[in-house]
Amino acid sequence: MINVIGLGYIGLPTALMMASHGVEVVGTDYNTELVATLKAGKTTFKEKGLDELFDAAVRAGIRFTTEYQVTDTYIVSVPTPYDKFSKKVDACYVVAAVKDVLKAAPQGATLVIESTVSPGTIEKSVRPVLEAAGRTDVNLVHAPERIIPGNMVYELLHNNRTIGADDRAVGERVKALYASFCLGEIVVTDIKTAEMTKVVENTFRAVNIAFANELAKICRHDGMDVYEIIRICNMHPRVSILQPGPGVGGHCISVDPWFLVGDYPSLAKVIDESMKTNDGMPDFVLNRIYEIMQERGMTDVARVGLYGLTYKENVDDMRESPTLQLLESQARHLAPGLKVYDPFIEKDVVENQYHDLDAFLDAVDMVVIMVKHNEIRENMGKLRGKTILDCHNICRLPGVYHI
Ligand code: SAJ
Repeated sequence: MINVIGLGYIGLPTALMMASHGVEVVGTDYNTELVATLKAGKTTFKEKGLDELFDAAVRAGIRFTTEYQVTDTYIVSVPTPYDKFSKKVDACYVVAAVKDVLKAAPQGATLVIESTVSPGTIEKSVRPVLEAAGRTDVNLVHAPERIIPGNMVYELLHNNRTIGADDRAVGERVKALYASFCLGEIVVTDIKTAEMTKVVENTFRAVNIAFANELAKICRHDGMDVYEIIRICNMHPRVSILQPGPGVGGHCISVDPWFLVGDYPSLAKVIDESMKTNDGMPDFVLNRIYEIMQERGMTDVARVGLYGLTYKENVDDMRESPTLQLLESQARHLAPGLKVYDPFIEKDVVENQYHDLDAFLDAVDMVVIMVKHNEIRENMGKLRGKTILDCHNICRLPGVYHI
C-alpha cells in the first residue's frame, strides 16, 4: 500500500493515478476540510480529466484520511515555498511531514519526496530528521514531478520522470511503482542530481520567459512588434523563444529558480536578473494601462477591467498570479477601482470583482487581457468598441494594444 502525504495540486492527481492503475493507495492530508470534500466524492480543484480520474480511483478503492498509515512506501507531496528574504527553499512542510511519517513507518520503509527542493535539501534538512529519530533504516528517495497544470492528467501518464535514490535497488523499486502508470522513460540517478534537474528545468523556462519579456520591453521602446520578431526568429532551426506576458505566476516557475539564487548568490546572476525581470512585468503592464488611458483620454480607473485572476489560462490556481501582483502594485501607484473578472474564480477574492462576463464588460471601457482563458478567446466579439490591452497576443486586429 502507498500512503500519499499531501493531497494538493500534485499529490492528489498522483494518488488518483496510482489507485486507478491497480495500486492500493491511501491519501493523507492534515486539512480536515479538504479530506471531507474528497470523502464526499468531490475534487478540490478544476483540472482537465481530473473528475474522471477521481471517479476511477474511487471505484478502485482509494481512501482519504487525516491519519498517517503503517505501510512500506510513503510519497510526500507538500508545498515548498521560498523564504522571501534569503530566497532559499523553505523545507518546513517537508520536514514536518517526514517527522509524522516516521511515527508510523515500519522498519525499512521507503520515503519518497516528490516536493520540489533545491539541490542538497534532502541531505541537509531531511536526512538529519531520520538520524535524530534513529531511523537510518528508512530509504530516502526523491521523485520530482514534472506535470503542467492545465494538462496534468495527460502529462502524468506520458512525461519522462527522474528518480533519485541512495541505493540503486531502492531506486529501481520506486521506478517500478511509477511505471504502474507512467508511459514515459524513468531515469534512476542519485538524490542531489534529481533535486537539481527539477529546479534546472523550471529555471530554464523562467530564464527563457524573462528573455521574451526583456525583448518585449526593448521592442516597446522602439516601436517594434515583438511577437512578429519572435515568430520569425523561431523559424530558425536552433531558436525557440517563449512568449512575453503580464508576469510569471504559479508555484513553480516563479518560485523554484529563486532556490538557486538563494543558495548560490554570487554565481546565479542570469537567473537572479531573469526572476527580477519576470517579477517586474505586472508593473510594466500597469504602466501600459496608464499610458493607454492617457492616449485615449480616459481618466476613470473604474472603467478599466482586468480579465483573469489565475496565474495562467484554464486553471483555477491563483498562486503568485500576475493580476494579484498588479492589483497590489496599483494600490500603491494608481487610484483604486480597477474591475476584475475570472470565470474560474467563484469566490470573492478582490474588490470590484465580477462573476459574469457580460456584466463585467458592461461596466468597463477598457479590457486588459491578463489571462488567455478559452472563454475570452471564444468571446472576443463581445469586446467590440472597447479599448483592448491584450497581454497575450490573442488578438491582432488593428487598434488592439499589446505589451
Ligand atoms: N508564461 C509566459 N510565457 C510563456 C509561457 C508561460 O509568460 O511563454 C507564464 C504563464 O503565463 C504562467 C507562468 O509563466 O504565469 C508559468 O506557467 P507555465 O505554463 O510555464 O508553467 P507552470 O508553472 O504551470 O508549470 C511548470 C512546468 N515546468 C516546465 O515546463 C519546465 C511543469 O512541467 C512543472 O511540473 C511545474 O512547473 C512544476 O510543478 O514545477
